[in-house]
Amino acid sequence: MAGPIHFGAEVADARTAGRPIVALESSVLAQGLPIPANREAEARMRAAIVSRGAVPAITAVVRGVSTIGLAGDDLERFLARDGVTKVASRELAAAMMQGRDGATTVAASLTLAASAGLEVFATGGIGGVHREPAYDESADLLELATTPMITVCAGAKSILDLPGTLERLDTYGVTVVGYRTDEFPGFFTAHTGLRVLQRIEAPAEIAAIFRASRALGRRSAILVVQPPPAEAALDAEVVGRAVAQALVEARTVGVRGAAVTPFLLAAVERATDGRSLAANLALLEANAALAAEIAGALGAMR
Ligand code: PSU
Ligand code: MN
Repeated sequence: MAGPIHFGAEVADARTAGRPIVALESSVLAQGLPIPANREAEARMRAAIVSRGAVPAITAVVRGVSTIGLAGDDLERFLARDGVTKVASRELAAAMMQGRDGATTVAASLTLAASAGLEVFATGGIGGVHREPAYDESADLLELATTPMITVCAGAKSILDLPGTLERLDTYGVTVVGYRTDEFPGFFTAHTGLRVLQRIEAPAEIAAIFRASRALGRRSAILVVQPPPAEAALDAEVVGRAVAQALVEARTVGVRGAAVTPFLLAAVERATDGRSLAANLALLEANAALAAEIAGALGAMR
């Protein structure tokens, strides 16, 4: 182990060989998705990345060790959600000190991946500005503002205040580009009516934007958004109703803090009879695939 980060064997080999690597979060596996869909998500993301010549690198805190390349028995514990807590960037150091199993959010995953020099990360949807209370803003936003990483997602989760989230990304100087879309997608839905500044058609263009941003010394992320695959995307009206119902449930239960996002995702799944889950899996796979292509394009530029 060199430094505070442990690399899984596959990731260590990829680093030595200079192969493209795609970082992935673990909170979506241990908190965001139910069992057994979380296993399917991991397998589909992995296959999408490997089939494009890149190597997946799930970030996590494993029994107190910051890890890039969660695998084997450790991964099994996370998929079983066995004593695994949700860890955002602020909790990384404490989770290490306490020897905990911590599933890293987008924010914490960006921190770990960047400290190991990785440049491409894929997730489902980023956290953002919540609708209520509006002062509940995901640490993902600030971390995107300060971490030089190409981050591929399907926008921000439909449960959030999407215009507010997009405005905050603007304030923070995060470059948001639409991959083959003019719109900021709504995670389960392709259309939100919110426009992105820049539409991009090819992975190599994204790699070039990242290099240009880095050449300027900028440390903010390039947020690449693509809509969920058409066959899995949900109707905006259906999602709108489901989210409204989920918010009522959240208010009734009085859920707060880090529990809010997993709670709302589960409530939307119930309200859509599981169709949001199918959309979630499909978009995770598609985002992993695009991230692998971008990682390959970055490698080809070197
Ligand atoms: N998107 C999903 N499922 C998830 C998450 C996002 O489809 O589980 C997780 C990510 O790890 C993200 C986190 O970083 O939720 C945001 O949580 P919070 O709102 O507490 O910052
Ligand atoms: Mn929050």
